[in-house]
Amino acid sequence: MSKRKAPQNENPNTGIVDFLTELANYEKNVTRAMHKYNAYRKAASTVAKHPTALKSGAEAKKLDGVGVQIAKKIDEFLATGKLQKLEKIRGDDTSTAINLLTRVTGIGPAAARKFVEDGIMTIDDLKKNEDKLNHHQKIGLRYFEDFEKRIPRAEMTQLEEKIKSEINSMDPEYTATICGSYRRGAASSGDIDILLTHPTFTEKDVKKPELLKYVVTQLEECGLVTDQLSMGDTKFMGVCRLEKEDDDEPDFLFRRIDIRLIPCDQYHCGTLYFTGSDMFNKNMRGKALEEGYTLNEYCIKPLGSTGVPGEPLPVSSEEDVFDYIGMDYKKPSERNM
Ligand code: 8DG
Ligand code: CA
Ligand code: CA
Repeated sequence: MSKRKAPQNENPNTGIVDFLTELANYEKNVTRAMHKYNAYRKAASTVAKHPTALKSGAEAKKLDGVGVQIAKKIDEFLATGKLQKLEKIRGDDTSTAINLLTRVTGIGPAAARKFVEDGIMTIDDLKKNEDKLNHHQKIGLRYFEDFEKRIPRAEMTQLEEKIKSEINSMDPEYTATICGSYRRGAASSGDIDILLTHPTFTEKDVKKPELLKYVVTQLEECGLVTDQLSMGDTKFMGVCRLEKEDDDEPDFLFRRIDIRLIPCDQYHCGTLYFTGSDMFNKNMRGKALEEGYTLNEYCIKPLGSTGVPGEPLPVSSEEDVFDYIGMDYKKPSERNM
């Protein structure tokens, strides 16, 4: 999951969306109250979709996911232009430091708190304490500035071409899809989310880690992948960078790349899940449950009358999943919620 915020699109309620997002991040990183994190994010996502400027908390409360507490905060924000709670959080050194450190890939809320308890409060402090960082965190720190920058779509397209042609030159039987915000048509992306499959790898087969390792090795040999953060049987996390075409051009930035190897019979549920958005997935899973199905990144299963999931249903396209749960098909570009 990329650590950057979604790009801010034109929106009459940007101020509200921003403070809700800031509160969400605080609950995730500092208090670790995930239900509050989800509540703020849900509210932020509905407010972001609202076409007109909200005039009161009462008006906002009519929207899905906005309750009494959030409505009160919206009233306070509309009346004063700020929020007491946020002012306090921003003034608190521990919270500020934890929020900052979690922006480094490999540093989660628990690790961040531990660093802060040891007096490590800033990026500079991390640099002075490299010995306390694991491999992933060291790389995250090395490329901190680059990883904070979003990847323009034009560069994503170049990355896609390069990656697909390298994979195809090894074995044309591989299928690779760049999912995430790129597949949804976003103007910029936080990272590169690749899903990979091969016809010789199905759910019933034993894992075939070499299928992933071959690809990573090839991408390293062609100079695209520069660092590994972690390498598992089915998931690679790393760093990549495009080569500039001539010496007068500035270097490309280092980018975060994830590659997941998925059995071919689970590929469509995989692309559906990893295309997101996150909020779209949540809604779709909710709709699936209402219709008596359980849906995850691997498969869709019917829930019997007892609520016990049955065998996975056959899926030969993303459309199939929408069909099972009686939802109109949404193209990736229509899944931006
Ligand atoms: P971005 O990188 O441009 O900021 O946005 P993104 O591509 O939509 O987000 P991402 O964080 O890279 O995650 C990629 C997709 O993975 C996301 O669109 C939907 C799916 N996903 C969830 N929940 C989670 C989660 O908790 N972790 C991860 N890694 N992916 C998730 O729906
Ligand atoms: Ca990602
Ligand atoms: Ca992404």
